[in-house]
Amino acid sequence: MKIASTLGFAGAMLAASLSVASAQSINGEVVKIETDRGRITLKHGAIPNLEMDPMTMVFRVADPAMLQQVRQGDRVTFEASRVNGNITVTRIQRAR
Ligand SMILES: [Cu+2]
Repeated sequence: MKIASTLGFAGAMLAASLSVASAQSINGEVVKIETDRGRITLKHGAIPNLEMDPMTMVFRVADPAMLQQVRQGDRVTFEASRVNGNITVTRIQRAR
C-alpha cells in the first residue's frame, strides 16, 4: 500500500511539472471576480499555449483560494491551461 501511494504521488508530481512546462506566464488585468462561482474575468494578452489572441474573457480557477490573492483592477501575471476541457487559471499573482 505504501509503495502504491508513493508511486501515485510521483505520478502527480510528474503531471504537475509537465503542465508547468507547457504553460507560459501571461500579463492580464482583473476585470471581475466571482468567488462563489470560482471564476475570474481577465483582460489578457496573447496566450500561446492556448493559441489565444488578446481579449477579455471569463476563466475558471483551479482553486477558489487563488481569488483571495487579487482584486478587481489589479494587474496580474497568470498561467492558464485546458483542464478537463475548461480553460482554467492554474497560477495567478499581482504584477510587481
Ligand atoms: Cu481569451
